[in-house]
Amino acid sequence: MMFQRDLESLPKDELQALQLRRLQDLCARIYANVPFYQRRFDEIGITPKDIKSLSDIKYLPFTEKQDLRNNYPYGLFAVPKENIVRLHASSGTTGKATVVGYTQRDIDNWANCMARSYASVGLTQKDMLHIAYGYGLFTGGLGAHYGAERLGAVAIPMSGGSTKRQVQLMKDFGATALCCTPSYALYLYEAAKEAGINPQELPLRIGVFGAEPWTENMRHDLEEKLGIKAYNIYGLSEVMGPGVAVECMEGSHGMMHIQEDQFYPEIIDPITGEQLPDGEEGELVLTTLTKEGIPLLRYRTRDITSINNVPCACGRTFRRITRLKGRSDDMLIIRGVNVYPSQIESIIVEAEGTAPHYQIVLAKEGALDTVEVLIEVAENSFDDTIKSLQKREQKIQKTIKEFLGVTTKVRLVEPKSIERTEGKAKHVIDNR
Ligand code: DLL
Repeated sequence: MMFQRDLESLPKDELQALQLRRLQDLCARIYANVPFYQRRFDEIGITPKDIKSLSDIKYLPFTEKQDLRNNYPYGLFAVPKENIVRLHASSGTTGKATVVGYTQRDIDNWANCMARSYASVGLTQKDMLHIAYGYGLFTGGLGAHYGAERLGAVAIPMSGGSTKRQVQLMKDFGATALCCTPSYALYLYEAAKEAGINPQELPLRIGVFGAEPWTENMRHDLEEKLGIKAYNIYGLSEVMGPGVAVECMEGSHGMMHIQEDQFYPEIIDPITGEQLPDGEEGELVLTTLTKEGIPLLRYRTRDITSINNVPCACGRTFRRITRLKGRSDDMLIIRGVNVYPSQIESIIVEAEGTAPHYQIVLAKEGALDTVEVLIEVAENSFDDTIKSLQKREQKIQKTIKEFLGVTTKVRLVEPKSIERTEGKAKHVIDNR
């Protein structure tokens, strides 16, 4: 089912014509209303009128997170404040938060993108969505919420926290879908088991998980434990929030259709900034084609993926991005080898007798980087002898070395000893 079939299945030439019109309009708007962009255009000697085709976008300047910070809080807004109806902000683990503002039309478009996302994974107005993304400045909760209402489904605004109560209400209310981070879904599963509730016996049938990188193995694990189909959803607050891209029911391996009528995607080489062709892996760059509050031109997401342009059996003509490995700034360089935490996760989730809770601890011994991988033992295999635990540690160590080329020290730790999170999991602790 498509929520906005006319748009979601636009023939390619019509889609491109729409994108070009919107790109030209965007450039005219930001040139006229955002001094930051006017300066950028002037510096490179381009005016909005010079944009004659979509491929001209490669001549336009990028926007980076730092630009939002430098213009904190409202410097990049393109409309007067009286036209803004909502603010959100990203938490900003490093440096200042970034603030984004929405006009009523932006909120409307966002609700549509989220409603499309739900329809894309098979949800309808008959569904009840237990929304456990955080409500607040984080875009997850309210984004998921407005989309559910737009679809005509029931939104249950749980937000994060009170995990025990959440499972009870999930059961009492009969939620059919769960929206939260994949790591929180795992936590909810544990809490349910502790409360004597078997998640597989609940009416829950679909999970809409995102906001952090997760793997195919984690998907299988969650599907099995919760008795659901688990789908991947992507988004970022700077560009909108959740619903920028989402899987469909035909899809495989976490590939997600980008809402291309709203966001123009490019993949670039993160070092040179050159555009890369579809199929090649690089950094995702997004241009907001319709956004009014804080429109962004060629926003560098730092997320690493590739664009797949193979037509999809679901009928959507929007291209897909492949499952995100992580952010370029999350990439660990361990003794010269590049590794993403999600690659380590993939191996951990496959390993026998472990729970998918882990932490990667980096330290320095002299000039050398050391990596310790802490992994929880599954409850049912905690009684094993020390010897057998050591054997399993070595086995995982060997697999990591074999597949990723890095030497690690794997340590199996007690069940529940790694901290649980309600939002995005913190998998890496860098003490270097
Ligand atoms: O995480 C928006 C969101 C909420 C998306 C709920 C999906 C569901 P931010 O807090 O601004 O916004 O963080 C955005 O999270 O640049 C990615 O690095 C990461 N991310 C989001 N979704 C995925 C995903 C929200 N499905 C940043 N897979 C992005 C991998 C993801 N990483």
